[in-house]
Amino acid sequence: MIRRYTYGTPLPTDAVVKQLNTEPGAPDCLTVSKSTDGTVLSFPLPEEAMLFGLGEQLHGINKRGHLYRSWNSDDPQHTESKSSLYASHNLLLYAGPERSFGLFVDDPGEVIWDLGYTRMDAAVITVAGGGFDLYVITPEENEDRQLTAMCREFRGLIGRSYVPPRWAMGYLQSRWGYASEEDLVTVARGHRDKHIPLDGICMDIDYMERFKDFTWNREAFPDLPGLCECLKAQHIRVIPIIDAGVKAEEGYDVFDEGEEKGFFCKREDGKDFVTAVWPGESRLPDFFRPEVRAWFGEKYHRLLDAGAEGFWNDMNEPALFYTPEGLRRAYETADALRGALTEYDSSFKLSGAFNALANNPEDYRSFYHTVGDRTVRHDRVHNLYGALMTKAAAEGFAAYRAEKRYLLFSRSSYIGAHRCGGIWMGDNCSWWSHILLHLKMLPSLNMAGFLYCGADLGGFTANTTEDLLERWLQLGVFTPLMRNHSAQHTREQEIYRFSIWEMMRGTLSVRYALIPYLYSELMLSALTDGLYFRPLAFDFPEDRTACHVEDQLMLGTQCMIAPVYEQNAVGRHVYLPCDMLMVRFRTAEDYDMEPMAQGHHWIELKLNEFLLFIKRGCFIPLARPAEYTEAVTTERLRLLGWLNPGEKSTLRFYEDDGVTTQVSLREGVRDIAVDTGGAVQCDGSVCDTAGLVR
Ligand code: MIG
Repeated sequence: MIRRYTYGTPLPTDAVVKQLNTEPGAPDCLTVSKSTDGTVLSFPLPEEAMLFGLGEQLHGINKRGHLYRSWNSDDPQHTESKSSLYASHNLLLYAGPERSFGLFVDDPGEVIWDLGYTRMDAAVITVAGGGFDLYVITPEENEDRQLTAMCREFRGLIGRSYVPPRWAMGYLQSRWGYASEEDLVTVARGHRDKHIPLDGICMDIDYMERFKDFTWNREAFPDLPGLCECLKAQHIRVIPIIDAGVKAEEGYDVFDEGEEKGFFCKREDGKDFVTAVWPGESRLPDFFRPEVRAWFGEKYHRLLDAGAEGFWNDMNEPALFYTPEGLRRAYETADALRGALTEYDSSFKLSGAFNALANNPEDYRSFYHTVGDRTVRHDRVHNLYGALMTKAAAEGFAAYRAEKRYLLFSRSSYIGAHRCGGIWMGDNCSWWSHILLHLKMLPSLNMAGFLYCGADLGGFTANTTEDLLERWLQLGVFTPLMRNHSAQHTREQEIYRFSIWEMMRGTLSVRYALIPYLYSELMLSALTDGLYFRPLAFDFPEDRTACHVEDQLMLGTQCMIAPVYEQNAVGRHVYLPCDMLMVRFRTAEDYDMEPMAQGHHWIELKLNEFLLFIKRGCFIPLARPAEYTEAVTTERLRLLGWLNPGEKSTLRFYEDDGVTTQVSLREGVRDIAVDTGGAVQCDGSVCDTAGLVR
C-alpha cells in the first residue's frame, strides 16, 4: 500500500507515474514537525532496526549510523566523510523489529537524512524546501519478503525501468584521453588482436572540437561516420560523452540558437547565467522546459547520424568550475590579503577563496528555471537538473528512431530518470575500498529503479594495479554496465596492456558466457519491477547473520555473489544463507563446483578465481563465450546447478532481439525445466546437463 501526503505546494518532479490522491491525515509511522531548517520527519530507531535505500550514496548497505545529504555534487573524492555523491534517490526503507515501511520524499531540493547520527536511536529527515510529496509504503501483513514487496510497489509508482540494448551488456572500454581516430582504432585492435571481448568504446570530452557539445574535432576525426562504420563491422559501438554546459562562442550554432530562443538559464535580472566548465565560459540549458529538452535532444541526432549508438551524459549536477561573480569574490579576498599574509590562517583564507570557486552554493542560488508557469530558483530544484538532461536525451532518441533502443547512462540523476537511462557512479578511485563501495551501492540503486548501472572498473582517479583491475573485473562480470574507465594522466588500464591480460580475458569470458542469463535477469527485473541485486536481508529477513552481510549480494532469483575486494587476499569468508552450489570460475570453460551447506565458509581463491553461488534447487544457463555480445547465442546452453532429488526445477528465462523498444514479457519469457528424471524441457536451445549436480 502506498499513501501520499502533501506538505505545502510541491513542485512537479516527474518522479511518479501514478497519481495518488493526497491523504487527509498524517502517516502513523513518523512524526512531522517544522523547524527553521524546514519540514522535519522523525521516527525512532530501535536497536534491531535496519535502514536501506538512498540509491547512490556512501557507507553501508544498511544506511544506519550516518548523516546523508541529498544534494547532487561533482565531488571526485568518495571518502567516508562525504555525505553526497552525484545523485539524489530519496527512497528509504525501514525494517524494524515490529514493522517495516518505506518513505519516498519527492523533493528536488536539499534533504538531510540524519539516520542515527545525532542520536543513535532516532532518524530525523529534514526537507529544506517549501513543499513536497511524501509517499509512505507499507507492506501487506502476511507478506514474508516485505522489503522486496515494498520495492515492487514503489517501482509501480515510479514506472518501468530503462531497458538498454542487449549489446550494452558487453564489455565497454573508456578513458579520458582518447583524442583521435587512431586512439580508438588502437583500442579496438588491442582487444581484437588478443581476442579480448569488447562491445563498445566510450569517447570522452577529447573527441569534441574544443569541448563543444555535438561537435567533433575534424582534424582528429576526419571521418567519424567512417570510423563508426569500421568499428561496427568489428561489432564495436561508439559511445560519445555529452556535457551539460554549452560553450559560449558566437558562431557555434548550439550557443547561437540557445541564445536566440532564450533557452539558457537566467539570473534574476533576466540576463544569462554565465558559468565555466570544460569549454571555458558556458551556458546551462534550462532542461525544465519541454521545448528546451526537445531542442537539446534533437542535437544528439548529429552523432546518431554519424553512427553513435550510445551516450553518456556528464557534468549535469550541474558541475560549475566558477562564475564571474565567484571569481570576483575570490579576487577581492586575494586583494585584501595582498601583502598582508600575516596571520597564521591568511594563506588558508587565500587558498580557501579559490577552492570555493567550484560548485559554490551561492552560485546555485543565483539562477532560475521555468517550471511550468513558475520561475524557480535553482537551489530549490537542484537535484532534478541531471535527470532532466537524461530525459532530453531519451526524448531525442525516441524522436530519432522510436523503435530502436539506445544506450544511455548519466552521472547525475533523480528518481524518474530511471525510466530514461542508466547511471554510472562517477569518479571513484583506484582503491580497494572502492570495489566494496561499488558493491554496496548496487542494490540501493536497484531499489530506486536504476537497474542498468555500474562503476568505473579499475578505478577512475589514481593509478590502478593489475590485481586491482582483475578483482574489480570479477565484480564487474555481474554488473549490467561493465565499463573500464580511467582519468587522464593516470596509468593506462586497458586490459591488453597488462602482464596478466590472459587472466583478465578469462574473467571476461565468464561475463560473455553469462550474458543470456544476466540479460534475462535484467529484463525480468525491469519488466516485473524486481530487483536484479538485493541485500541478503531482503531474501532472508529471519536470518540475523544474513541481514547484516555487507559484502555479498543476491543476484537474480537464483544466485549470490561474493567478490574479493582486498589486495593479496588468498580467499575470503562467505556466509551462505541457505545451501548453495559454489562455482569457482577461472574462465567460462574452466571452473569447479562444490555443493555447500548453509553456514560460514572460508573459500580459497587465487587471483584468477572468483565465485558465483547458485541456490540449491536452482540452475542457471551458461552459453559459449564470444568476443562480442551478438555472437553469444542461446542455441547451446550448459546448465549449472544443484538439484534436489525427486524435484522438478524451473528457470524463468527471458530473451528478445535486444534491439527494439517494444518489449513484452509474455512474448519473451519461456521456462527451462529439468524434471525429476533429469530430462530438460527447453524450446529453442540444446541444453547440456553435465553441470547439474544432484
Ligand atoms: O571534470 O570528461 O565523471 O568520467 O572522464 C571531469 C572528463 C569531467 C567527469 C566524469 C569522468 C570523465 C571526466 N568528467
